Amino acid sequence: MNVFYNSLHNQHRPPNEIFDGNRDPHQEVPERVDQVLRALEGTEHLVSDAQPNLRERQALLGMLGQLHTSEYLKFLQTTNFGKDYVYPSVFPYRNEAQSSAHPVAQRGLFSFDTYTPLNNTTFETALCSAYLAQHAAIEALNSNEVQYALCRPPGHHAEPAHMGGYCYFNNGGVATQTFRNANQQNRIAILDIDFHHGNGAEKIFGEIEEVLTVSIHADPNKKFPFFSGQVTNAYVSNRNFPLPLGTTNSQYEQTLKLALEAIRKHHTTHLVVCFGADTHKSDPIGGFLLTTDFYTEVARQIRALKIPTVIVQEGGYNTASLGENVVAFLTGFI
Ligand code: Q9C
Ligand code: ZN
Repeated sequence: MNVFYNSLHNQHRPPNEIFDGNRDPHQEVPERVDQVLRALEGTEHLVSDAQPNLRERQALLGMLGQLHTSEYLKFLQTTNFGKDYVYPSVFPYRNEAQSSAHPVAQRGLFSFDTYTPLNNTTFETALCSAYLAQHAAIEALNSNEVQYALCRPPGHHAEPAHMGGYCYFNNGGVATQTFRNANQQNRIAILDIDFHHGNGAEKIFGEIEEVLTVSIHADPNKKFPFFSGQVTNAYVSNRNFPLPLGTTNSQYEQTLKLALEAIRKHHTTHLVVCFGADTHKSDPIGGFLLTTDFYTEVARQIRALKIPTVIVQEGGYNTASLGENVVAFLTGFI
């Protein structure tokens, strides 16, 4: 399988996330990608460092404009955040229409948490991460073979006008939009199997019939992002499958079957899998009990759909097991 990564990812290294008043070490570290690359070394997968050329960069910026608001993109692209990471600390209340140009206000306006800081490398590294998803989708269209975008920073929490959950641009959305733009008849499903709810794609595509967003994730009463991911919501083209903490392989598999059934019923022609290994039993911020071998089985069941597929890397924070978990997952596709 083709694996696309970007060597610039390691410029993105926020030292901390602010949680409950504490300055905790940031979980989304460069070592994550390094460990995946190392684990891939012993495999047949074809790893390449994919950088956008000028034309591709322009195309990508245009596509991000289809997923995110121009205000949000302009904020990320043109603000001078400086070398040290800055954090949002005050969020809109009562009335977003009465805004302020003050940097402190702007940070809060475009964020929904204090886990997702900004500095002068953020725009570029997030852009390069999104490029991997676009490139992988183009390869999938050309070859009809499954492709893997080793994205970092991740993307599935990023909403049209908000960063959050370590995410800035919605990478899975970029892959989806690439499939859509290739042919208006394409019917896409996004299957989000990160531990956390895929709020970004739900918000971006929830009203678009031909794009089905499906997410299997931890009960939002107990886990981030809290304010979305319930079974019942107002979206027309969306299925949410919240699961309790302590979910095992066999419990997860039952839900996966329902999710795949929904994807079949949608008459899906193209699939985007947002894969997070934070469902693993060893994950420091997760809470499911999935095992490494089980990821191969999950992948096999997804592959049985037999449709062109892009895998986009999301979470997974145990750096010691992330590499083998990714390799186990990719193994199920070949
Ligand atoms: N101190 C992704 O998996 N929660 N984002 C932090 C722990 C935020 C996860 C609380 C989790 C964000 C892409
Ligand atoms: Zn996650």
